[in-house]
Amino acid sequence: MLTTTHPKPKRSAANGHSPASTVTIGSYLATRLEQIGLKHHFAVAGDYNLVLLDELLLNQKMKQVYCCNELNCGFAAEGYARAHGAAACVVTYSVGALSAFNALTSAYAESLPVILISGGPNTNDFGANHLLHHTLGTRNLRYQFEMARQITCEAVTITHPEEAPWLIDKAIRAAFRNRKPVYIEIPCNLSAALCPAPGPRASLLDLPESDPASLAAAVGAASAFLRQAARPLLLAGPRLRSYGGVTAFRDLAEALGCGVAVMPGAKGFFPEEHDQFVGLYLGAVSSPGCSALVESADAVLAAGPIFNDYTTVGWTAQPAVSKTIHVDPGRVHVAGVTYNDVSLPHFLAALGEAAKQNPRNAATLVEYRRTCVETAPPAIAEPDAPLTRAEMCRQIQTVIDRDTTLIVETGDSWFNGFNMVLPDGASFEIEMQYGHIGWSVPAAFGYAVGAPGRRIVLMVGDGSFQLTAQEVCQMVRLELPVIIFLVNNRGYTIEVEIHDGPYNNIKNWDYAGIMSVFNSTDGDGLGLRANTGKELAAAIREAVAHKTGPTLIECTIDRDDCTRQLMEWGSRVAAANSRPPQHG
Ligand code: DPX
Ligand code: MG
Repeated sequence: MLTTTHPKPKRSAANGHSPASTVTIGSYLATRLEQIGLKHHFAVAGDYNLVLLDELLLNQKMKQVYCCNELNCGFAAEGYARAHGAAACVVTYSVGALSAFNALTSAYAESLPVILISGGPNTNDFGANHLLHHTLGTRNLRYQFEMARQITCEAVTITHPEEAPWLIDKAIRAAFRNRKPVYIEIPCNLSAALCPAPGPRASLLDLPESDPASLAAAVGAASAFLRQAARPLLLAGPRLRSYGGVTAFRDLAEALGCGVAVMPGAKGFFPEEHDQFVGLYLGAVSSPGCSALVESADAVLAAGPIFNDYTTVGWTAQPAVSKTIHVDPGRVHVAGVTYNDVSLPHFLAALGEAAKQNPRNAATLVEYRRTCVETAPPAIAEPDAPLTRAEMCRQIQTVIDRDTTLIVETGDSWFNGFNMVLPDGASFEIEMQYGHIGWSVPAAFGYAVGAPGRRIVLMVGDGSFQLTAQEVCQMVRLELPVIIFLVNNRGYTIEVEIHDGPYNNIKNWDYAGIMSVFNSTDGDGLGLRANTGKELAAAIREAVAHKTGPTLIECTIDRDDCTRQLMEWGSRVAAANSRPPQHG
C-alpha cells in the first residue's frame, strides 16, 4: 500500500463557506447509515478510503469497527446483518473490495442487506490515460464496478457530488427491498466533497407492496388447497426471516393447527418448544419422526425454502410440486400455478386470517406424537476417557440458554448443530446456501458486535478455522466473550465422507495456544484444550465465567468420529456430484 497523504478537499462552495444545506458525501452516507439503524460499520483502511473513514468517524452515533482483512470485514458485516437486520463495510479499491466480494456473495446467497462501500480512483484519473496502483495495471478502472453488479442487487458509482444523494439512497433502498447486498463506490477525492444534505429517511426502509389482485388470488388458491388436504404440514425455510415472515408464519401455523417442520437454515424460526413443532427436515437425515411426516403430507406449505443439492440431500428429498404451496419472497406457487408480485409476509398474514382451524389439520401432529420415539438423553462419558463427539455435544448443549445464539460452521458442526435443542429465545445461525468455510469466525465477531446482550457460542472445525482465524483477535480487542468450540478432528472430515484423498489432511495447529498470540500484552482471551470430558467440563466452567474476552476451547476428537447424519448425507451428495454427463 502506498503511503499517499490526502490533502483534505476544501469543504466549501465557491465563496469558501458551506451552505447549511450541504454536507460532505461521507457525512451524507453516515447519516443514512445511522438513519437505517446501524450503530456500527466495519472497515479496513486503505488509501482510496481514508478520507471517507474520517468522514464516517465524525458521526458520533456510529462506531467504526476494524477487521484484519476485507474477506473477514465482509463476513463480519454479514454476521452483524443477521443480528441487526442490515450492515455496512468500508474497504479500499480492488485489493480490498475484491476480497470482500466473496463475503458479499455470501450475503446475496443468504439474503442479507449488506452495504459494501469501496473507495475508488480519483475522478480525474478516469479518461486520463493513467495507470493506478492496486489495479489491473491497465486503463480499465470500471472492472470492479462491473464485477460488483454480478453479486449485488444494486451497484452505484458516484461520479459527481450532485449525484451522490440519490445514488446512495437508491442503493440503500434496494438493499432493504430485496434483502440483498449492494455496492457503493465513492472516488477518493469525492468523500469530503459537498453534496445536498439528507432529508428524512423517507422510503429507504419500505418493503415491496403486493399486487392486491394477485395476493387475493394466491390466498384464495392456497386456502382451498389446504382445505381439501387431509394431512397438511408447514415447512419453514431459510428465507423466512430475511423477508420478515417469522411472526406471520407462526400465526398461520397456530391458525391451522397442523404440524410444523423447519429446514436446517430455518432452525429456530419456529420455537422448538412449541406443541406443533415436529422437527428438522433434511430428507433421510431429518430429526426422528420428521421425514415420514413431511413425505406423507398431502399439502406442504414451504415458506421461504431453498431446495438445493445440499438441502434435498443430493436431490433425494423435495416435496412434489403438485402437493406444495411454495412461498418465495416475491411470488407464490400453489400446486404448480404461479402468483407474481406477492410479498411473503403479506401472503402468510392474509392466509393466516383466512385459515380456519380444521380438526383434520392436527392429523400429522397426532401421528408425530404416536410415531416419534423419545430419544434417550445422551450418556455421560467417563470423565477421563478420550473426548468423543457425542460427549462434546452433550456438554455444549448445557451452555445453550434462552439468550444464546449458536453459530455453526460448514462441516460436521452443521450436523452437530442440527441435533442441539434450542430453548425458546435461543437462535441458530448457519450459512448453508453459500457454505464458505471460515465464514463463522468473522461472522460470529460481527454478530457479537451487533447483539451485545447475547451469549454467542460458535462451533467450528479445524479446517474452517484456518481460513479466518485472525479475526479472533478483534474479539479480544473489543473484549467480546464469544465461546468458540474448535473441533480438532485433524482434517476436512465432511470432505472425507463425500470423497476422500490426501487433500483432506491439514497441518495441525496449536489452536488453544494461538490465543496468547492474539492477546499479546493487552488482551484477555482464553485458550483452553480439552482431551477428555473432564477437561471439557472444566473449560466450559471457565468460559462461562470469563467476560472480558473470547474463550477458545480446542476439543480434540478422533478423525473419524462424525455424526451418522454426515455419513448418510455425504454419500447421497457424493452420488449426486458423480452423476455422469447426460447426452442427447
Ligand atoms: C471443505 C470443508 O475441519 O470441518 O467437520 O472436519 O469437516 P469438518 P473442518 O472445518 O473442515 C471443513 C471441510 C474443505 N469444503 O471439511 S466443508 C470445501 C470448501 C468450502 N469453502 C471454501 N473452500 C473450500 N466449503 C472457501
Ligand atoms: Mg476438521
